[in-house]
Amino acid sequence: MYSLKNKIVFITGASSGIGAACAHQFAQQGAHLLLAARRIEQLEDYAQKLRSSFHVRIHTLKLDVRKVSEVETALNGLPQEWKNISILVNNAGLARGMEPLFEGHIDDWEEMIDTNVKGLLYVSRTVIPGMIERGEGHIINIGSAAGHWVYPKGNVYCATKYAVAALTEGLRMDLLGTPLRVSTIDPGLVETEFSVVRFHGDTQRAKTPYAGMTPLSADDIADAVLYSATRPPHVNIQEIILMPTAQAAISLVHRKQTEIQ
Ligand code: NDP
Ligand code: 8X3
Repeated sequence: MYSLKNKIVFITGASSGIGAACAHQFAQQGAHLLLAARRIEQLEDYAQKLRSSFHVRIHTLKLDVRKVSEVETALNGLPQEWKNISILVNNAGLARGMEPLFEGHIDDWEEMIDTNVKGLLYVSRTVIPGMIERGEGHIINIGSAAGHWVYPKGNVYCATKYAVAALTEGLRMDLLGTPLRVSTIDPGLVETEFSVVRFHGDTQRAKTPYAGMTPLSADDIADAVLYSATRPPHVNIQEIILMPTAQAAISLVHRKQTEIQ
């Protein structure tokens, strides 16, 4: 097994959901964490809890991955002891809206493409050269089942996750011959803040994707990330697709009628 003890793990979007769950599980393994998000107070509160539970070092960064200069300044300006990132978890991402493409909101499209595709590229472009130089690194992207199958009104969100799938595959090819590893973890329905964000704060509507079924939890995804990150150096987990048992395909969810209000 690859030991995470004292390794530096950089997780984007660690202020909630899957990113926060990954931070918890990596901290449990004794890794040092570089955690980034825009909601810095929420992130710092969470980091403080992890520090006191696991006695690991944690450095937080207020970072909007959509802003290339912010990404470069934050990462290139890291204190020396935080520069040697061993694992990058490209998790920051979001969906906005769910309309037919011909009625979609341009602002929603821009935000999804800028975050899920361009943000992931900016962070990767800044972090990976150092990994190559040091001869050690693992990039773990959080893709989605929506990067394997399109669903009605998923149009642009699905396109961004198809892009993540292509970038993951392309990066793995470009890194062939180096010891670096590249994985993608691709979940179906996970109950986090994802749907509240998608539906612009409408908490009632945000419950509908999970009505009458048991979705995955953020911890379920963090388990898969941790599994990928702890394989021996000659093993690269290329891709894990995780679905709730009640979700057989992206648009095929079994719901218990009595639980749907
Ligand atoms: P959450 O909304 O709970 O978490 C999203 C995280 O991303 C937050 O920490 C948020 O932090 C951060 N984030 C969003 N935009 C930016 C930005 N511009 N810069 C920096 N950080 C940002 O949702 P999830 O945990 O569910 O989502 C995490 C990833 O998992 C996403 O890539 C999503 O597409 C993917 N995914 C989610 C699924 C689900 O059903 N929930 C299924 C499949 C994949 P802050 O707002 O503080 O910046
Ligand atoms: C999130 C999965 O099906 O809610 O990536 O779009 S879904």
